[in-house]
Amino acid sequence: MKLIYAIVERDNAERVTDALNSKGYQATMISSTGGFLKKGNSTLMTCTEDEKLPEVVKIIKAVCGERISVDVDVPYNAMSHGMQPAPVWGGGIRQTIQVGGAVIIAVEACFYEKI
Ligand code: 2BA
Repeated sequence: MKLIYAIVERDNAERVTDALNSKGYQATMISSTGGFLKKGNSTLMTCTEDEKLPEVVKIIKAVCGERISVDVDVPYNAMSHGMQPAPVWGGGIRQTIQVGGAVIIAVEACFYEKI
């Protein structure tokens, strides 16, 4: 069994879980916050058989689409080692990052039972 975590944009969470449910997969939605942007996202959990992982990834991808580049202001330069701080007088350091799509992580589930 695989426990699949999918971190998705909050606006996509319901559509992803609907798509998973319609194909027979159960899912749990957890409200989460990205550690970098400190913005709300959703973490979906689905536990299913190993061989179903590719189909789950396909369903998530179909709903969430491609990643896109956006410019954001962050309080430090995350690209440089040692977290170079932004100037105190500024609103942060402008960086181009990739957002959208989904971040999918799968781990082995050693136990799954409904009692
Ligand atoms: P955040 O941590 O808020 O990150 C939002 C986006 O900022 C990331 O998008 C990435 O493009 C960029 N980013 C994050 N950390 C960065 C850094 N140190 N330097 C430069 N850019 C950085 P995604 O990669 O699509 O990630 C979306 C969300 O998925 C993340 O939100 C975080 O909540 C989660 N996530 C991503 N990778 C993860 C991982 N390896 N482990 C746990 N959670 C992860």
